[in-house]
Formats: sequence, structure tokens, C-alpha cells
Amino acid sequence: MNILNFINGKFVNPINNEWLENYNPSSGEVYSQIPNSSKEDVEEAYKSAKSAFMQWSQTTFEERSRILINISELLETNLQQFAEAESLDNGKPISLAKSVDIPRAASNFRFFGNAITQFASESHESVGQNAINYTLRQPIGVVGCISPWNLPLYLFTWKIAPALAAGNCVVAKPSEVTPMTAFLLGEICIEAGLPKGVLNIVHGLGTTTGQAIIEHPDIKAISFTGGTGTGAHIAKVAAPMFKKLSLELGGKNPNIIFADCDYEDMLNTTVRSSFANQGQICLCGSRIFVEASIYEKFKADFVDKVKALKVGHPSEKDTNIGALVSKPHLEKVKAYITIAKEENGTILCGGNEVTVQGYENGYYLEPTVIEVPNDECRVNQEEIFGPVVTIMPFNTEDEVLQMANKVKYGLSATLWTNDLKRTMRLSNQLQAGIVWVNTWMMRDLRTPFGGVKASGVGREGGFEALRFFTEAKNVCIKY
Ligand code: TXE
Repeated sequence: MNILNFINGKFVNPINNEWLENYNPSSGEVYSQIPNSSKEDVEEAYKSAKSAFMQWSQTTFEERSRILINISELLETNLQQFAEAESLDNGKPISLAKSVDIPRAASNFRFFGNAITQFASESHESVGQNAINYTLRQPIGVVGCISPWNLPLYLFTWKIAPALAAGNCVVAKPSEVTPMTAFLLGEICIEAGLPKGVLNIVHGLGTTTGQAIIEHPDIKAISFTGGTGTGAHIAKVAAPMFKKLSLELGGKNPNIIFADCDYEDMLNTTVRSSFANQGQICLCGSRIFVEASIYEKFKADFVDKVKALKVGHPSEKDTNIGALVSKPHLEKVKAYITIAKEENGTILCGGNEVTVQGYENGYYLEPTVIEVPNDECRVNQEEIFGPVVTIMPFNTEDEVLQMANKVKYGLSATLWTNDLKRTMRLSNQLQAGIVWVNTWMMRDLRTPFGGVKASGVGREGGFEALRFFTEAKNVCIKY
């Protein structure tokens, strides 16, 4: 099946007729073609968005809300089809796509459909000066949304839903590695009554299609999730045009375990926070620090649990770890296992490719635990973004805090302890946009989401996202 661009409410071929191969990571086979859209396609998408903007930005918020909630309901109705498509395209277990990715995409539309009805503008009376100020929150115009391959529809819609709710029209590009569910979303939008041109989806490589979006002088804001290097490049291109940017980038998140935690809960959650989605989540706790007094016990119990995880075909119900997203990504992750050995790391389990019967060319890798000799080695500093975690012991709170913060990233941190004062101290001092205490990846869509340092700038989620996708204009009236 060929994937097509979705421009002005219609599915269209790329103007230059250039196509890319789309792989099924669980079998290593090409299963569809996708457009490698050029500047001309992006221009068409832009023009379509621009001509829809006047009407969409003037649509009442009740109407916008109704349409977004329609999209949400249609995603729920088509859960099975979307989950199958996501799993086929990305290699993740279908059970995960069905329980997390697609329900969350539906929630994104429902949440922002509701949030816009509560997004009030502020007013300030300048007492003593006979003046009143009020702040209009106006949509920006045409905005760009660029998303990655790890949580394809989940992150694509996390950007599109608030952009549309706030009254913008969108030119969006999903990852070229996982375009399928974004393609299917076009049909849902038509059925939900989204006017043509309000959402335009162009497919293609980052360096061609993505580049054309970020270079477009009239696409005034870019919301991006992806690699830190790409984020830096986007910032550079966007700066001379003064584009508004929201950049959610990589992470190398510490998972800090104190001896006083609820052990079983910590152990089970740590398996999940290490290997969910094959470890391809920017929030995964890929650096595990364990208090020395329980280190040996944790090491043995954790390795036992990890060895019991089943690597298998994504469609099988008992599969815990599916396929990695692509061959180049598999090679990148494997290269880090070699680096770990060169750096005197000890592979406690995993480290090898897995052959799944019937799918011998799929991109499967054992979940891997590396005991590292120090926190400064490359595998402890660089984002691997696969089913690979490092572990090492610590002795004091100060020591672990220093190690936790001594990376270029600052997305999330997880803390396991029952000591309230320690919780307060560390949550304050950890350099991260999100700190989880005694849990992981528990998300409330009203809360701010994003990172510090090389993990990005800006916050998504709740009113933060609606603020990003609007310009605040203050009006001051003297009376
Ligand atoms: O990301 P890219 P990649 C990290 C992870 C991974 C690394 C590289 O460490 O190994 O990034 O992954 C588009 N102008 N994360 O190469 O290239 C691209 O087409 C405009 C963390 O897949 O950043 C895709 O749609 N757009 C992460 C999107 O950017 C461009 C999730 C992300 O791709 C572009 C994924 C350009 N010049 C990877 N170049 C997270 N934060 O969750 C690329 N793109």
C-alpha cells in the first residue's frame, strides 16, 4: 500500500513522484512506499493551511472542541486497525500499541478539545492609573509539527491537537520511519468534520521534507520532538526568522534507588522503565543507580527478571520486547554494547541479536544490562535509545545527585525512596523537567512536559501547549 500526502483534505502523490521504502521492522521487509516530499509539496501544504486559517481561527471554541472530540472518538472506534498499523510500522508489541499508543492519541484530542474551552485570557486592572489591560491569546497562523518514530501517533497528535485547538492550521510531518498511522489519521479527520486545509500531512525525509518546513519563512512556529542534534539544527535555521520553537529532545535519565524503597514495586517498575517500547522512549530510566547496601540483591533480582522477558514477534500476546525500529538503529544500539565492553563494562545479561523463527530478518535484540565501572563512560553519558541500561552502586545522597546531574541531558529522573525529606531535597536539585517519585511515566496531561539542558526548550502539555501555540497580545485601555 502506498502512503500519500494529505493536503487540502485530499490524498495526493508527491509532485516530484519521489518515493521511499517503508520497512516492517519485525520482518525486515519493505511493505509500503512513502512520498519523499519536496519544497513544492510543503509549499502546497502551506498554501492550503493558509487559506483555511481565516475560517478555522474564527470557528467558535465549542465547534473546534466538538471536532477534536469527534477525532478522539473515531480513533477509539478504530483502535484495532490503528494498533495493528502502529505495531507493523514500528515493531512495538501490538499489546502496547493497543493499551498505550492509540488510547493516548485519542486522549490527546479529547484533552485539548476540552482544554480549549477552559483557556481563559487574563485581565489586569492598573489601579490608580484608570486603565485596564487584557491579554488576547491569538492563534499564530500556520505552524509546523515534526515528530519522531518511537511513539508515532502518540507524539504526532500531542502536537497537532493543541495546535488545532488553539485555532492554528498545521503542516505536519511524521517520521519517515513510521508514517502509517499519521497517514490513516487523514481519513479520520475528514470523517470527524475537520475542514479541509486545517491539517496537512506531508511525508518524507527530515533532510528534505522536514528541512522545507523549518526553512519556510511563513511557518511561524515549530513544535519538534526528536534527536538533540536535529533540535540544535532546527534552532539554528529558525533563529534568523524568529520562529517560536518547542523542542523536546533526548534524555539519559537517572533511576535512583534507595534501600528504603518499596522493593517489589521498584523492581517491577524498573523493568518497565528500562525496557518498555524496546527502551525507545526518551523518558526511559537508562542509568540505574542503586544504594550500595542493596546493590548485589538488586543486581541478581533485576537480571533474573530481565532474562525472563520474552523477545518476540510484535503480534504475539506474550511478547514483552518487539523489534527495534530500523536496521540502522539496531546497528547503533549494538555499537554501544561493543563500546561498553571496550570501556570495561560487564554485560550482566543480553547483548546479542535474537532470531525470531519465521522472521529471521527482523531487528531483534536481547534486553541488555551493563554494569559500568564509573559514571563517566560513554554508555552512561550518551543516549543509546534501545533495550540497554547501565547499573552501578552509590554510597551517599550527595554522590548520586552529582552523578545524576553530570550528563548533558535533563529530561526526567526517577527516585525510589520513602524518606520524605530526601524526596524534597533531591526533587529540588535534580536537573530535569520531570521527576517521578516511586513511579514512572505516570502522566497527567494537564502537567508541563519537557526538558532542561540538551533535552530541549519549552514545555508541552496542558495550558503550556496552548500558550505555545498562541501569541499573547496585551491591550491597555485608559478610561
Ligand atoms: O531522530 P531525528 P532520529 C534520539 C535517539 C535517536 C536519535 C536519532 O537517540 O537514536 O535521536 O533518531 C525529522 N529538519 N531520539 O534520527 O532525525 C525526522 O524526519 C526538519 C529521541 O530518528 O531527530 C523525524 O520526523 N526535520 C527522541 C524527526 O525529525 C528533521 C525520539 C525526528 O528525527 C530534520 C527519536 C531536519 N533537518 C529519537 N532532520 C525523543 N526525544 O523522544 C530530521 N528531521
